[in-house]
Amino acid sequence: MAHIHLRPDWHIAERDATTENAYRSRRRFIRQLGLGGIAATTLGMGSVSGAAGDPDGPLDTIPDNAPRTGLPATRNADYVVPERPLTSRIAASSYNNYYEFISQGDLKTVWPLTGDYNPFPHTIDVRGLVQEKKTFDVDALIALLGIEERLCRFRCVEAWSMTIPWIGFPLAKLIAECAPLSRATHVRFYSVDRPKEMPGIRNARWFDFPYYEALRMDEATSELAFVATGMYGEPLPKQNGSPLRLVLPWKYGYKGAKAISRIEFVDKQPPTFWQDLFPNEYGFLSNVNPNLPHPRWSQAQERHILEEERLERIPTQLFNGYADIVGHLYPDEPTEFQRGVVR
Ligand SMILES: Nc1nc2c(c(=O)[nH]1)N[C@H]1C(S)=C(S)[C@@H](COP(=O)(O)O)O[C@H]1N2
Ligand SMILES: [Mo]
Repeated sequence: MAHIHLRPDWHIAERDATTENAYRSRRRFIRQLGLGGIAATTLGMGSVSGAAGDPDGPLDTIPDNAPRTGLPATRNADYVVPERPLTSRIAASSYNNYYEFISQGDLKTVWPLTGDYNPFPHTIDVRGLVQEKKTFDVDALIALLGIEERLCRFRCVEAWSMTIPWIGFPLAKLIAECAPLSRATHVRFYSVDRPKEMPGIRNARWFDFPYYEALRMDEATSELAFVATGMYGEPLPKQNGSPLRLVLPWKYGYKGAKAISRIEFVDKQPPTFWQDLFPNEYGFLSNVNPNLPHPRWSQAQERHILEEERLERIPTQLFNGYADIVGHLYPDEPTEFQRGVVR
C-alpha cells in the first residue's frame, strides 16, 4: 500500500472538503438527516432507510448493551475549553470520519452504515513487550479504572474542528494495567477488523485494514492522552468509535484510532495507517500546528463546527491549545511558519 501513484477518490474529496462548496453539500446532507429524523419520530415508524436493524438517527447507534457503569461521570475541571462553546451532540455524531464504514468519495455519513456492527461484547488483547499477555474486557476495564468527563478541543487534519465532552479514563491508567517492559519505546493500537459488519472494509480498494496507529511511550502516558468510552453523558455511538477510542487532543484526529481491539508494545517507531498510504502528507507525530501547512492546504485556521448548519472560522492553536501540557515533549516542534515539513 506504500506505492500508490493514483490517488483514491477520497483523497481528492479531502481537498475539496476544505472549500465552502463541499461544506454546503455537507449541510444539505445534514439537513436531510434532520428531516428524516423528524419524519420517523412523528410517524412512530421503524427505520428511515427501511431494513430492520438500520439506525433511525445518529444517536440510535448507541449500543443497548454498552456499559453504563459510572454514568453520569464527574467532570474533570482541569479539562475545559473556555474560549469556545461545545459542538452540538447531533453534529458530533452526524459528521464523522471512519473508513471502516464509508467508501471512497462518500460524504462523511457514517451512522446510517453502522446497522450491522455489534461492538459488544468487546475485548482488548495486549501483546508485545509486556510482562505477560493479557486480554481485557471493556466492561471490566471501565469498572476497574473508573470514568470522568473532559471537555476537549478536537481538530481533524482536514481543518474542521469540534469541542466535545468526552467520557472515559486516562490512557496512562490503561497502560499501567498492561505492564509494559521498560525497553518498550512505542505503543501500537489496532482497530476492529470485521468486514461482515463494516461495509467500508468490504469495499476497500486502497486501504489495508485493520486501521493502525501508534504513539511514543512518553506521549501515551501524558495526562492528556485519553481513552473515550462515551461522549455527551452517554456511551459512544458506533460511528464515534464504540466501544472505546483514543482521544489525543493535541494531535490531528487520525492519530486517535477508534474501536481499539489490540494494543502492542514495541521498541522502535512503528508504521501508521495514513503515513504508510501518503508519507509525504501525513507524519508520525502529527501534532496540531498552525505553522506547518499540509502540503495541499493551510493549517492556520479551522472550521469549528457548532451545530449541524453553523460553524465559525477560528485560528488554530499550537498543539491545539495544549502547549502547557504537552509542549515539553516536542523541543523540535516549529513555532514559526514553515513549509514543506511533514512531522
Ligand atoms: N479506526 C479508525 N479510527 C479513526 C478513523 C478511521 O477511519 N478508522 N478516522 C480518524 C480521523 S481522520 C478522525 S478526524 C477521527 C474522527 O472522529 P469522529 O468521527 O468521532 O469525529 O477519527 C479517527 N479515527
Ligand atoms: Mo481526520
